[in-house]
Amino acid sequence: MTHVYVGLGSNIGDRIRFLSRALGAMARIPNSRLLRWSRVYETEPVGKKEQPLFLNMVAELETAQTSAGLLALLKEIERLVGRTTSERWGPREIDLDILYFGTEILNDIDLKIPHPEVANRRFVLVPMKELASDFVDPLRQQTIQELCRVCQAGQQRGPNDTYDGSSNGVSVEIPTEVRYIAIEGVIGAGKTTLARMLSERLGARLVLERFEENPVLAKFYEDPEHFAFQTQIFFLLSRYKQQQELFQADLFHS
Ligand code: PH2
Ligand code: MG
Ligand code: MG
Repeated sequence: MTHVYVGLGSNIGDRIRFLSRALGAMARIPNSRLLRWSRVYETEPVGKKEQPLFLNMVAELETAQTSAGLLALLKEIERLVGRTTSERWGPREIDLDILYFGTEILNDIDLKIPHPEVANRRFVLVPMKELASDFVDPLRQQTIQELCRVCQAGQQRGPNDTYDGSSNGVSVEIPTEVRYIAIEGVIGAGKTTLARMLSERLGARLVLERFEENPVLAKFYEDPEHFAFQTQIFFLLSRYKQQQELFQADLFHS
């Protein structure tokens, strides 16, 4: 089995969806295992400047495929996931590049390993550093951390350099198909805290119960047994109303 790092990029359409579908497909590559993946970073286009911002990330897998075999499979995944463009350095729905294939060094016309641009691209080095900061580039004999320190090109987008699904905020780790997570639990269990952490981590929209508006809540704390039913009915109706409004505003957008 060979340890492989693959760079993912997308800058057209539903970028997060293209990344997530590509990851899902990579998890099903025969004789391979998808091990880990980095957070998603929103990055300035490098090379050809006049194109939309990219989302970039790096995935780590182990595989019994050859590098040429893996390249063919990744091309096939690009096609399946929905790549329609091919202009060099141009915008693309999904781009999957082999960055490293174990310690292999290859200089074929259609496949060069390590990826020839790795050391010049922060949008590759930064996410890769998350996964393998001590990995030694077999060509340059430097660790990812060292390459990252030296490389200034392709700066990420600002201090909060990861993507939160709506603006330029925090981080995402992509679940492959999840669109909606409901969190239930008794009062004081930590639902709100958990929901906040998940929403930050996944770049998901946070929808909290409007508990501060419940006029029966104070009474409930004084006499829970007597006011439990009214409290819950109020919550139920309030949530119904809240979700009606959200549906009008496209609840599932992110
Ligand atoms: N890919 C390119 C060219 N430029 N810029 C960013 N930020 N991210 C990319 O993935 C990227 C790029 C060609 O593959
Ligand atoms: Mg590329
Ligand atoms: Mg490519």
